[in-house]
Amino acid sequence: MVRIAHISDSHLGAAMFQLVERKEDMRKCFRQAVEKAISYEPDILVHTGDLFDSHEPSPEDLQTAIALFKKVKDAGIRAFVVQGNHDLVGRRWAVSPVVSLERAGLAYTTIDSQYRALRVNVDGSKVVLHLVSWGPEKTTRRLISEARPNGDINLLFAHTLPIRWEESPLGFNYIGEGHGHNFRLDKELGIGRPGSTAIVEWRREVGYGRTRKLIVIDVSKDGENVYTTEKLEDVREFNISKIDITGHSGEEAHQYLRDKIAKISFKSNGGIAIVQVVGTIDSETDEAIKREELIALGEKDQNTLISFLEPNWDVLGARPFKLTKPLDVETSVKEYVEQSNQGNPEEFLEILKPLIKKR
Ligand SMILES: [Mn+2]
Repeated sequence: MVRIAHISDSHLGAAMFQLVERKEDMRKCFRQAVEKAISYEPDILVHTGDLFDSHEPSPEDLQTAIALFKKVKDAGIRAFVVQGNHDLVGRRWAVSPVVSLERAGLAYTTIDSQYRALRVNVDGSKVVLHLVSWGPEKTTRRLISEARPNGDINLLFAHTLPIRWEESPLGFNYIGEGHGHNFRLDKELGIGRPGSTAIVEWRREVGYGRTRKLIVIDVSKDGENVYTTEKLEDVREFNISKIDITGHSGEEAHQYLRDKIAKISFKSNGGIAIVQVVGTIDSETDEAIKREELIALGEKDQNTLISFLEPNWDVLGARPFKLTKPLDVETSVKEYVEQSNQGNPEEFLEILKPLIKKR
């Protein structure tokens, strides 16, 4: 039996809302995922790419990765890392920071090309791992279709599979991918995607059915795979809610948002509160919503790291006026004043009468 631990998309260096705290969070989440993986005592650990958020990681991020892969190695686990789109500058695989891990003797990568097949011996079984880094879709497709499952146990890991899972190549004991940040596992097909090790993009990664997990696969030469999954919680609490302010005046909308923010509660300090504000309002209401004041309120009262109001509301433009007799100045002025609520139309007409007569 060969035990494989599969994680992905750690995006070391990503800073949601440009918060330096989030960079530290990313490192903590990655450490948590690696330590969980090690606790299962796997033979092999695979990371399917976007280990770094940028091809030029900070020294802190590079050192975090090196220290953790050293820990993996010291635990007697062989590590394999595929290069994701974020790890790369163009298609220059050799200069990816991921390759530094291979240079340091800590992990196997695809080094200077998009594809590499590696053979390792585990308990007398010949295990073949096909690694496919990020690259042009067409080439990725070809590399995947050309990978030959000729070992005792055959594994395929790609940053992304540019095919429907049902159309994936046959003969592999397990196929793993990254890129998508939400967990997905099809035990029938033997294909899995752990999702990211932390929340990178809240819009796509928080909400019903969206989770991130460590996938542990026990593969035997003959017989079914046995899967164990463990949820990877972000180290920071997120609270995301939605509010519709359609039909509210400026004052009301502001108060409504104030109340909403006051009701958000966190188990611990330093949470991230996000309120998506939707609806259709007029420009006066738009001006009456003081975002900075509301955001400061969340940070003060809820001890959040950040309270963020996402302005998804639509603002109505100027309303069209209906003039029944466009060539009659008096009627038109009257209708305009009435429809734009500018006061008593008679007063306007008093001022205008001498002007109209002169013409
Ligand atoms: Mn990614």
